[in-house]
Amino acid sequence: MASLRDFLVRIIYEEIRGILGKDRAFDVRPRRILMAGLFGQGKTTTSGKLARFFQKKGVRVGLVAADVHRPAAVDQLEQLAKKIGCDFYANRAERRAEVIVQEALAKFPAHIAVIVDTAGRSGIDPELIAELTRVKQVLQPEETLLVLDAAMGQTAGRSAAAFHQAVGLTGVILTKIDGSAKGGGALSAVSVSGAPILFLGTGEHLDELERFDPTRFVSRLLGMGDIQTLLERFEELSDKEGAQKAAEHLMSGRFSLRDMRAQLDSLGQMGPFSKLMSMLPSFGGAKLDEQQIEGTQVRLRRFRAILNSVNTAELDDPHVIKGERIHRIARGSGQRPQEVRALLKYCDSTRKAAHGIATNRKLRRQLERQFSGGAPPA
Ligand SMILES: Nc1nc2c(ncn2[C@@H]2O[C@H](COP(=O)(O)OP(=O)(O)OP(=O)(O)O)[C@@H](O)[C@H]2O)c(=O)[nH]1
Ligand SMILES: [Mg+2]
Repeated sequence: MASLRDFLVRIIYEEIRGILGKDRAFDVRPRRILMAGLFGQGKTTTSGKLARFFQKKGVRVGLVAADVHRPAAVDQLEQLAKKIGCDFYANRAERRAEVIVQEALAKFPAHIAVIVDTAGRSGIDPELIAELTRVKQVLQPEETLLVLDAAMGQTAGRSAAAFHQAVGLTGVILTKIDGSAKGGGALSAVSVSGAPILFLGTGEHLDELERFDPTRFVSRLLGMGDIQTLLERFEELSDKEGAQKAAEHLMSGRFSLRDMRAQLDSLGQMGPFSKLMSMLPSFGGAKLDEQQIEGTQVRLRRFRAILNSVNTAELDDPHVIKGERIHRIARGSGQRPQEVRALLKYCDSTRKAAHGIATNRKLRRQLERQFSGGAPPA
């Protein structure tokens, strides 16, 4: 039986999911990967973890020690390579990182994955950028990954954005997520920086590297978090009967624009989205990007305006809205046609996703257990 709570979880899910960005594929095949980052963030350890990750999937891999500033870093990487049993290249006499990389590429067999560990700095200075740029020219990496300590919290976002601008990142690896209370802040901050999070470092050991999958992450977050307060607030504020009806529709796969209007109204009554998010412990204290919040708010306002210009038949069956009618609704509501299309698309994806929840017995059981106050699923 569908409930108000399923409905709310669905809304929260959509919103967090929107913030965390798209899932990005990561190919495990012979490719060249450049690791970058500041002092002590976990570059060398993570280079080793990534090498292990490739090897476990049957892809031969070579580690390159291109940290020319700290001799101990070369030994550290060599130790890791020995443990993993992968190829390794270093040249302790060479001071130019790009030359080491060139030598490594010449020495390694042609079709193996290559992971280059570079030197850290205390800040993103011109010297660091110049070195990374030279290495990039020689390596021509398919992936340029920034290694960031999750304990940086909110400031991780700024760091990611700065690196992204300076050297062009294809992804971020957040490390030490195991020991950090600020992991949620780092996650949300980095997510809005434009560089996708690809992996999480969850411990000091070589195997403690996880693929970051936003969809799975949000499900887990909702499974763990104490969202009781949020639910209580929702029940206090919402038009229970209306919302319950909407929830039933949602779960039955007959979600219409009318249901969507009810959803937006309930959401509106709950107050600003930023406050909602701060009730989720994992995002506790995490200040979301102002623009992001503003964007959500603006979008909701636009959607409401559009819904006011839709007639009764259309509220019940959004599929009849097409062609010239889209333009007329847009004009009538003072919005652009693409906003009308966005609303229709949102309604459609909500309907499909909700139907997915309704028909996924395992997930439903999990939700039910959680809401009945039982122990959260592991
Ligand atoms: N708990 C935990 N510790 C980690 C993780 N990743 C790295 N570390 C630890 O963080 C410390 C620094 O890691 P390194 O890999 O040496 O960092 P680095 O960025 O290469 O450091 P520099 O080369 O000095 O700039 C080490 O003690 C690692 O064991 C992680 O995911 N979890
Ligand atoms: Mg290092």
